[in-house]
Amino acid sequence: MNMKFPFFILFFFLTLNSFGQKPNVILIYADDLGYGDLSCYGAKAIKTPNIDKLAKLGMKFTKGYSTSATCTPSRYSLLTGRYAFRRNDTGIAAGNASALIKGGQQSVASVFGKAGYQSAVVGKWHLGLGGPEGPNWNGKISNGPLDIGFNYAFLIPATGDRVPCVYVENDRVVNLDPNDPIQVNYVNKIGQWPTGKENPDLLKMKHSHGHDNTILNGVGRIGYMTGGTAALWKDEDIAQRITDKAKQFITKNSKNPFFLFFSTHEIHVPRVPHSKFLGKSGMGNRGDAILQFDDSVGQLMQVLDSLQISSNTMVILTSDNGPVVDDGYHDGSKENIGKHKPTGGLRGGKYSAFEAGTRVPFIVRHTSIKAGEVSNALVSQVDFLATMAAMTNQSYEIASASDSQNQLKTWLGVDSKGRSHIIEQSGTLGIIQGNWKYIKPNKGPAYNFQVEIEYGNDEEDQLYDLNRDPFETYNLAKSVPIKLAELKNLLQNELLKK
Ligand code: NG6
Ligand code: CA
Repeated sequence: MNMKFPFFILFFFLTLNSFGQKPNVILIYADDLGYGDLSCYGAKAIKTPNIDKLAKLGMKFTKGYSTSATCTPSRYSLLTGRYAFRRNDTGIAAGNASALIKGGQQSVASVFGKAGYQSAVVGKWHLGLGGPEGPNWNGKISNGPLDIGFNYAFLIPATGDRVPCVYVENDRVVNLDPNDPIQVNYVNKIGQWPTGKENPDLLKMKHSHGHDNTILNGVGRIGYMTGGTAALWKDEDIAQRITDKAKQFITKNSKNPFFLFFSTHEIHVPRVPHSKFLGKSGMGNRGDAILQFDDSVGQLMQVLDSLQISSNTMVILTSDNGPVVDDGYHDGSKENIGKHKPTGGLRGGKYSAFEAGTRVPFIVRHTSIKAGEVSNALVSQVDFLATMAAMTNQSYEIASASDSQNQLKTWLGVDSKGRSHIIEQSGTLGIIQGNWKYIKPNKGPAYNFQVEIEYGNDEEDQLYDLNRDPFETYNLAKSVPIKLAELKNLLQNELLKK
């Protein structure tokens, strides 16, 4: 019997029934959450009941990937549908970087906009803001989310550890006193505020590496700032602040289709959890931040339930890159990790070319998905744009989103095929096709961060059979030359694409 036929029919009815009404979409994007950090992905030392419930009601992918082992390039690919490595300027963006996605460029939000959705981004941005001169913190900030299709934005402009430590709502810094303008400098100290380097006695959390510039809220940051005192955030309150903003957006738009990019700060450094969660995991601040994240997810799901829109809301949960335990602060996470394995046992971590760099939790919940499904299909965040375009019946400009594939059937569990191959960006590039993975040679250290993570860099070709050797311990480059040549070629062809 031809199995394709019934699947096709099923898919037809699923889309007809479930998407008769345009489904809302919430993309929950965690920061630095590892493959093994959730109880639904096997963690034993920590419980994430709200996220587990998403997995229980939807589809859990075992081979879901961010496009990069760091934040900025992953977010760029997610929103544009194009691999960030195709341009040369998508490393970790500085806190005063200009916008990587310029105003007027296509993004997933502009695609949703064409379909009549209201779109919001709430939380971490880290894609730069403003024109070539960077963001104007004291006025109207150009080239932000509102200029690429979002209708509402409430942002942590870069990361929690980068200045300026202020929120941006739509295109302005929140609560800025014009008589106390913000000044930012990423090279030299500016103003009189103490720094971690000069006044370590003033720190409530010590840095282990970097993070010794301006001290704000007792935490040393990357970069120097002064001014904007009334606008400074309090790290302890960030999670609830952005969760509240997300809840308000959902409530306001409960009667029309919406897309919410909930880009949480959890569990990135500095991890300064609210007292409600502090010490609750027994695993240090990192574990507490995971609990805080799970709580935010629970709150969002509760709002959907109370507005009775859960069944018409697709929820996707994933992470921008893999895990790191000490990412530059002494926050008790290393000492208290116990038996917990943030990578779920995969090799590497954040920044790494090995699997833990980019293989991340990836959950899709929608009423059309059979509850509790698990898929081993290869899926990537770069497909978000084309997949959402397909779901909302929109055409889009293919040239600027050329890496994005419509994987709706896979994401909904109608098809188990997934992508034929994916590319992973780190200090180098890797490519996975089926069970084979190739890592391109790269000289020298990929990054200079003193993290206890193997970057996966090597001057020689690396080839791994992820089925037989999921932990990437046996380099088969020399023993399976045919596969090596095949994957090298495949990557080379991808690199030649415009
Ligand atoms: C690094 C920071 C790290 C983190 C990372 C970006 C140091 C020593 N390390 O420069 O703490 O902020 O950048 O992380 O400063 S990401 O998830 O946003 O890519
Ligand atoms: Ca990250």
